[in-house]
Amino acid sequence: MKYVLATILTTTLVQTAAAADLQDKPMDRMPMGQPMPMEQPASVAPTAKASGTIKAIDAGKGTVTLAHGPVPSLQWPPMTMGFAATPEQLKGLKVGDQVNFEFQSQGMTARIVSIRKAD
Ligand SMILES: [Cu+2]
Repeated sequence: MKYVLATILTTTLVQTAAAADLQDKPMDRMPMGQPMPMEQPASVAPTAKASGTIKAIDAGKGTVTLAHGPVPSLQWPPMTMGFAATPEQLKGLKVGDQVNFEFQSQGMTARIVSIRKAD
């Protein structure tokens, strides 16, 4: 009789442990078929807006150097840096112009999406 009780007790303990295990597991699992909330395709660079002053233009290299203000969306402080730009985007712009611009930043490369003189 003692043996049977021990077996029942052991079985109950194992079942309780298994039930507890099942209850815990769903919390750890990622939902199936749902993308992670923070995930972004690596090929899509975020577009950010900023304003600044043109410090240099190199149409041959396709760059414009801008002293820009802070870019909160990228957590960038104000700085002077070069941006890739097309000749069309640089047309009509000169050193000293105040500009508003949009750009894409991917790693160390920042590329002008649009740029125009500030009003
Ligand atoms: Cu910068």
